[in-house]
Amino acid sequence: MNYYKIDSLEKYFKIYNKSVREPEEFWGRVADENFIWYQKWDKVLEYDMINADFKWFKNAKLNIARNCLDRHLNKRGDKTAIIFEPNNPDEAAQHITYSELHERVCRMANVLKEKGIQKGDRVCIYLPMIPELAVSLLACARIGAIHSVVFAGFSASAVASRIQDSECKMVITSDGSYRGNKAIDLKGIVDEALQTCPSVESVLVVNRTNSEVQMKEGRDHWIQPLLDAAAKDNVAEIMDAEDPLFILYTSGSTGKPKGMVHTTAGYMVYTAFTFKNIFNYKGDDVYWCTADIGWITGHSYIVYGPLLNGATTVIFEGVPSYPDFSRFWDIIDKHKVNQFYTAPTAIRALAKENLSYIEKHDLSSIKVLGSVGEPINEEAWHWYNNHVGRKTAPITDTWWQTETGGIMIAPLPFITPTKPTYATLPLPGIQPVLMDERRNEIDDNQVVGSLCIKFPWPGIARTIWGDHQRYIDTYFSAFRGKYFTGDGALRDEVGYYRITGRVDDVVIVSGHNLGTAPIEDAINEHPAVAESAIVGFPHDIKGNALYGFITLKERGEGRDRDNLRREINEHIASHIGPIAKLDKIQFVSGLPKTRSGKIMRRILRKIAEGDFSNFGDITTLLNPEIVEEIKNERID
Ligand code: 6R9
Repeated sequence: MNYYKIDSLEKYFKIYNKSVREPEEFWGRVADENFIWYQKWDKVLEYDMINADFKWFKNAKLNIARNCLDRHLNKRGDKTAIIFEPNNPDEAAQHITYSELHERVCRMANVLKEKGIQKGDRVCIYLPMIPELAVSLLACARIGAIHSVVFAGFSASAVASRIQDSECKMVITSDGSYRGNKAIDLKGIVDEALQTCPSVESVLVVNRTNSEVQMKEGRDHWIQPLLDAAAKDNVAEIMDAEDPLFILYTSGSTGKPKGMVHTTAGYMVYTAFTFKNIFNYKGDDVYWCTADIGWITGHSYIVYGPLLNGATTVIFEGVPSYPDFSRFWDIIDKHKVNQFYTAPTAIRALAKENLSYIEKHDLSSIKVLGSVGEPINEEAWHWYNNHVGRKTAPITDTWWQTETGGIMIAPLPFITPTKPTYATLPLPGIQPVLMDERRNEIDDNQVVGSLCIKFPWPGIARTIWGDHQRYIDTYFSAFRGKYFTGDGALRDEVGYYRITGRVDDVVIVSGHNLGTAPIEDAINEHPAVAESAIVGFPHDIKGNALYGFITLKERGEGRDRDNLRREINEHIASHIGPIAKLDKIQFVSGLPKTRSGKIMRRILRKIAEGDFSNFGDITTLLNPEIVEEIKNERID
């Protein structure tokens, strides 16, 4: 049996059972048959779930960039690896073949080496969504340097703290970046950050916007002349299975970001396997994930997963609203995209707009749709299904995290019957469990519990950079011997999982546990509502009460606010129960969001409580200006 490709529900169950009964045999076979190794492993897995110690494919030797590129040259050298779609639709798209990408990565690898970067050194990459971003990741991987990509929308102080934490020796950036009708001065941000980063010895600068920048003598170099002068061949470094591949920072519940460390072999095997099965990629399909490579979704499912499978992956520099709200649909039509992977926040934003944006484009190339980043509410799911998938393309709602490296729970298109708002079944090798408040495993279905994973999988992060104790404390201490995800989930009668939201978003009102996500779902079904965020605030009698921040669709704008408040509460009462009614409803023009589209409930909670001190660092928000507006119009 071929373990790499699941092609029926029956085979899914067979493989899943095998992966649980004999995980080493299962992952060993997947790794053996689908990658190139300098040397195979002595043992597939060694682990300790108490001290959070994981070794996958022990002592194996490999290079992941070689698996992404060199391996395909004979069979697919002329196939397009990357389609680059620039911010400005009038600028021509670029098609980069596997051979060309290989050459560009080799040249870049040689430049990094020439600038003194060695195996194990950390390189900070702060670039817009241009081909050089993917090339930089792969060049680091090729020479064994550890990449630390920082999303190119983060402020100088956020960049500085990340560079300091992992003591990066180099920064790769560009003069500027384009996003919609804005141009951003990336190099200036780097210059400011580097005032407090003594570890950085050199800065390589891509020319993207032709803007004037300061180049610091001896430290800063334009990259193109160096690439032109570099040799076009490079012998990939021999890496150990457990050598770190990258660090990626994720926000924690406290201020200091956590540098999640992923290693080489396990991450490679897991992202390749999940990409293959979740997106049903075939032949010359064109695959597009709209995430930024600055997030884990971009690492795993724009760069590594697709390239490991020899796929064509789209890199889009711009935003969905530029030049207008038809941009996504225009790109799908233009490049005949077959698999489209985006986030609920984008779906909701586009669903707010007139249908004519979508209707003037031919989306018939779409075969599979994906969703990631937060629970997809019922209304958004149906809109995506009806208007983008034309009721024929299955939606795969993929639940996972920066820490998990790859997708953990998701329906396999054309195989797993979908159910709106359910991420459905675990991937092979993933053993989810639900835990109750007494920290016991819940056997029943139809109950909400804390979602844990009770056995290691190859893509699991190995540590937090420089702070293994924090890794243990955050993920392996709440439920001893298990990985705690921080999410709550419901399991239905057939074993499907529905992620109900962060467990820390539960509010206890008059002794009732209320998840904020289902209340938001109910509110979002109201025809006048675009988006909502619910938080708890202290209440004399109920302990906590609910405060709703709500944005309206255009048709809701002119409505009487008190009538709307009444209707929304009636809607909640009939969908969830009167207990979930909101005490306060504030209509706002936008919700504070992280750059990856997650609502920052932490800030809303503070505003609801009337505590305006210490919002933490809001410069990393997508829309920091909204905080002031919400504060000023707070309902007392
Ligand atoms: C990949 C990514 C992880 C958190 C995760 C959960 C939420 C992601 C989801 C989802 C419901 C989905 N999340 N996908 N919730 N359904 N399909 O987003 O990683 O940025 O680390 O966020 O996002 O709460 O715990 P990351």
